[in-house]
Amino acid sequence: MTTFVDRVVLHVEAGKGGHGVASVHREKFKPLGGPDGGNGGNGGDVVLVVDDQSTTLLDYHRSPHRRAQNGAPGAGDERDGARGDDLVLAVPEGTVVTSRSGQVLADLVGAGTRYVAAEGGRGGLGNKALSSQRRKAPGFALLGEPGEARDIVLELKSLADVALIGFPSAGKSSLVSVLSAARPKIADYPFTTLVPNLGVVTAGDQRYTVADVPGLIPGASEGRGLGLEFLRHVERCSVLAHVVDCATLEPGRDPLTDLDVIEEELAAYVGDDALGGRPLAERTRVVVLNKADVPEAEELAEMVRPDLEERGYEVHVVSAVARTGLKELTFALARHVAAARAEADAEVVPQRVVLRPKGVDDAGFVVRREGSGDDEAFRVIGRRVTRWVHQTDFANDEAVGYLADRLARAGVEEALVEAGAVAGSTVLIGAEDDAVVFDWEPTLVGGAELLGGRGTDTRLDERTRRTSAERREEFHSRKDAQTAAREELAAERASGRWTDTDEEG
Ligand SMILES: Nc1nc2c(ncn2[C@@H]2O[C@H](COP(=O)(O)OP(=O)(O)OP(=O)(O)O)[C@@H](O)[C@H]2O)c(=O)[nH]1
Ligand SMILES: [Mg+2]
Repeated sequence: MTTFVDRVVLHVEAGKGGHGVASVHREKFKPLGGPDGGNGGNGGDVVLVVDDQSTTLLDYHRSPHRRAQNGAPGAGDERDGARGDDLVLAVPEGTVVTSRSGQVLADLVGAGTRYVAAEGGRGGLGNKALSSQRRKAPGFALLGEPGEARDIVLELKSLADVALIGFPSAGKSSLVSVLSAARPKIADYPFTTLVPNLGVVTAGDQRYTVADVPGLIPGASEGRGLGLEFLRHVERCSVLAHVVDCATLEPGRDPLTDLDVIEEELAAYVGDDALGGRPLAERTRVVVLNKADVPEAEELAEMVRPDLEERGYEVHVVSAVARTGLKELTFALARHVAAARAEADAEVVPQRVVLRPKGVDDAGFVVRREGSGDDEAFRVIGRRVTRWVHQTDFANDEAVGYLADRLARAGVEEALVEAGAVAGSTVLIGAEDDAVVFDWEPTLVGGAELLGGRGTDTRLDERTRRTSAERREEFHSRKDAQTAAREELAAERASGRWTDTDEEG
């Protein structure tokens, strides 16, 4: 009972993209060879795949850090780097993936179902791919992007039709062993079962699955004992069978009290809405009074039967050891399962695999003004612009210029001006933990916005005070430069000379 392995926090890291390379073609008698640097390979993804051979999350409990392979860098002579291998992690049927904040990311049902838990970084373009009419021989290449890294929570939620629930040692595993071909561990100490045992039951021409949920004790819904770990398994089961020990000699225990305790725990358990389950307390329930081979137990069972029936429960008196009452039980459960399945089919079938919600707009970005006075900064947040920054080799001026071009074309400069940034403002690109800081030097200045409306800050006034004639002149010359630059860009784009794949594609 030391380790419980059906819930584990997994740290996944996809492979880095390989760097692109800047290289110049060399050939005898051809001194002016063109750029021939190849692209870096993409990093491998970390992928979860449902494997029917896998039954527990034990492996991930033992080694919770998993990385996929990096992409290889490009090379001269137009050789692209190899793609990094994906890391494929087998998980059992019924694994639910959530973020650390509890949001359901994927509900993995059905052998072969895949979920990309971390996406590999893209390889950087080499200077061959970056060359264009205007940039005939780029002296730079793009860096590979880092792979996605994140923590995910894996939880195993059983996929049985019927859950056998009850106190420890009530005989749940014994019942699974006599109702199906499964051979779970059975013992006379509590908490023998730590992970549910699934068994397939045949009743006439109907088949369904039963699972013995680990023993419940009072307070389980608040996490007592193994608590929530148990109830989690019940979440997907449509029929709950209370297994009640009629032979226990423990003080304070009797069938009616035991049943009340378990019912309270079911009612207190808050399930995961995203799995489309109904509250546990609303599911079909039957009562199985077990150990009727013990004479006093059978007497007790017959004594409480009328009470239970009055409360509306269907009651079965059985013995897992003597194998009595089992046939009636299997057929009764089959009936309830069929009814629950028919009801579920009538409802809208919930989509099983929840796809990771994409960013609102992958290509877009927002500019946020942060702090004030000397701490004032403008933060640009967006997936695409952050990617560009990651791809930039800041030691290479040409690469930095290329980044500036891309940002300008995406409208980042205009947005900064609109947000109130001026030359020399601190601009951050990226989220808190990996932002790159710039002293902003506008290339295409939105002159009108820059010149109007400001001037409340006196320090700024000192720096930028000019006569209105000067301002007007500057405004117009900037405006002209801006228009000219825009036209040039538009012409280039129209002639298809930009080779940026993520731009137009
Ligand atoms: N006499 C009698 N003993 C039974 C019967 N069913 C189970 N037992 C005994 O009760 C004890 C507990 O049985 P298990 O099947 O392991 O009980 P469980 O509910 O799975 O218990 P946990 O896994 O600990 O929650 C074992 O010693 C069984 O042999 C029965 O019908 N009659
Ligand atoms: Mg058991």
